[in-house]
Amino acid sequence: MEKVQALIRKNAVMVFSKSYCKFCNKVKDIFRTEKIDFHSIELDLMCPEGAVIQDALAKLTKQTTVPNVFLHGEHVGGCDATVKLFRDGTLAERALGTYRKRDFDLVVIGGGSGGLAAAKEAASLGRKVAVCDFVTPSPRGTKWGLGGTCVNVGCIPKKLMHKSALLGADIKDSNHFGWEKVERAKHNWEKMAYEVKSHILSLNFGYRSDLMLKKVQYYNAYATFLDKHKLKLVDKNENVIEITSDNIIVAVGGRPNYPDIPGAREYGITSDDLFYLQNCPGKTLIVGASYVALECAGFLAGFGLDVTVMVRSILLRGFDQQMAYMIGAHMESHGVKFLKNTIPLRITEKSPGSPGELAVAYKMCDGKVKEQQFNTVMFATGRSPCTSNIGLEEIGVELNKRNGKIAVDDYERSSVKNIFAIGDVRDRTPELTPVAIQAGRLLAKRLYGQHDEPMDYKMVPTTVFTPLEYGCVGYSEEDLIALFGPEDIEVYHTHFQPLEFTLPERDKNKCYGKLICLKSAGEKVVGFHILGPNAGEITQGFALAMKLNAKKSDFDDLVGIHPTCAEIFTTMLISKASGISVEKSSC
Ligand code: FAD
Ligand code: NA7
Repeated sequence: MEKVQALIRKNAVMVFSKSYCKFCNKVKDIFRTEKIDFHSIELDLMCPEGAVIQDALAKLTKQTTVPNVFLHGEHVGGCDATVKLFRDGTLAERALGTYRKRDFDLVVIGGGSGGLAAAKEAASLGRKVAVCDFVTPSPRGTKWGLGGTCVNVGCIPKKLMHKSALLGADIKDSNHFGWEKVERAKHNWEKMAYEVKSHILSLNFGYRSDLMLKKVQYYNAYATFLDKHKLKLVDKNENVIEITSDNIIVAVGGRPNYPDIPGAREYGITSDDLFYLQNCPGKTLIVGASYVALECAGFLAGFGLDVTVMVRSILLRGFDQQMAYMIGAHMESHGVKFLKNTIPLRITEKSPGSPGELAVAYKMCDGKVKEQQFNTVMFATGRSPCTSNIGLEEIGVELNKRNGKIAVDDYERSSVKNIFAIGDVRDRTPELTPVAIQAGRLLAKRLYGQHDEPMDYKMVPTTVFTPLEYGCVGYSEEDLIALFGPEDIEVYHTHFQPLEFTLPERDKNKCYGKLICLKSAGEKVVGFHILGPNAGEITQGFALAMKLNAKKSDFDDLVGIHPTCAEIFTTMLISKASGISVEKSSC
């Protein structure tokens, strides 16, 4: 007993071990990778003294097994207990004897999709957790409640407005299904905006009560780093407090960019404002051609508004370009105007109002400058992460200089060990709500639960909610050709007309699906693309098949559900290479 006590006293990190024990080796490996000096003795190699030492340890700690770990004289426990300290980031400090109890085990900055998921998961694993969330009003003064981008100014209002536009199209079609007097139907922006806002408010309330229920401390305050464990929180009344935490997750998302042209901030709006406009935006110009731009253009046109999209280069950069072209062509055929290869130069106010009159000067690719009048100008010109003024670089957190996002390893850990990043601020991450949620949950489980695996960012399905929805998983055709060469790629494809489009004779040869297969991998399906109604619902299911490495033959073996759009993927026989037309001439 005396020898045991002397060893514990003399060595800051003392491991009683057995040479053949894999748990002992795991613990010693952790100390080595963390560059923590430790002293260990192998009880099995100390015959007969080892057994006596183990008895003494059992008396001292009530633990009969090895490894038996002590840090600065304090008994930690075995492998699981040591791994727990390693995971939650306090092992090194405890080994050095510098650990002091902090206010929280975990503080999450950002109460959006990722932040809330991580906070709730960590709290359910028994940890003391806080969330700080603060919405800086848009230049127009729009602000909103807890829940982040998705709930307040992203997926939720966007999908509800998309649905509102789809209903308009259905109302027009309904005459062909026997409904009468439908031509009298008229869209009321104010009513829709009120309903959408009310729903969002109920979600904000739900998030707040959920945090209370899960005993997560909520600070409605803006957080900045004072050091790697300490944050300054400032609320809307400028009250300041400081809190400390062992670990900190940065999940602050991003905000829309404005182009650097006169009048942009004074007179323009972004998606942050669009969903909260109390009056119909009227004749609208949308600058930008990625999915936020096209989705908003789609639903505004669906309400019968005069909509123009100003495209600097291509539609939907990063998405399959054949599909992007088809989306544009469909929108154009439904009245959306496109100003291609054009950039805005300045916005001036012609007359104030809600909406007022704005003049937009723009430059076309031939260098000609023109001017047009609009009631509303909306910028969908990308988003920037909210990482620039919260003290990250000052405490050593590395950012990707090109985009301002936080550089992390596969386990979401930044260059500062106790600081993590998830969601839209994490570099090399699809900017999608379910991605942020999954990453947040898994990170909390890795820190405080029994989970070891990193988040899998591959084969993430997504949908662009344009009037004809576009769903995809995996690679675009051009990316695959660039990666594997055209000879290794087989593309199966078809146009289709949903049954519900036949009576109104709508959109023949506008819906389309394709499967892109890798020949050298037995026609494994590596790209799935669909343009048609409910593409999101269809894509979600097939994404599972793709994740499980489905081959074209598996799609062929699958029995379809008739009559649906999804069934086309079970009977897709024509390859692009064959050159056979896939246009439908009859139903
Ligand atoms: P966010 O949800 O942005 O949350 C970050 C929170 O942190 C915000 O509340 C912010 O105010 C707060 N914050 C920032 N800085 C601080 C600070 N210093 N202190 C305290 N709080 C701070 N994704 C989909 O999956 N499907 C869709 O259909 C879809 N549609 C979209 C439509 C639009 C118009 C937009 C803009 C986005 C859309 N997205 C969609 C993307 C999705 O909304 C985001 O990927 C997701 O919300 C990111 O979550 P997050 O947790 O990273 O950050
Ligand atoms: P994206 O996907 O970054 O696309 C930005 C679009 O805006 C793209 O079409 C750009 O054209 C265009 N753009 C950017 N700057 C300008 C200027 N100055 N003038 C004209 N056009 C410009 O942004 P989104 O807003 O659609 O979406 C961002 C994220 O939010 C997205 O990932 C979702 O998760 C939610 P380019 O192709 O560069 O020529």
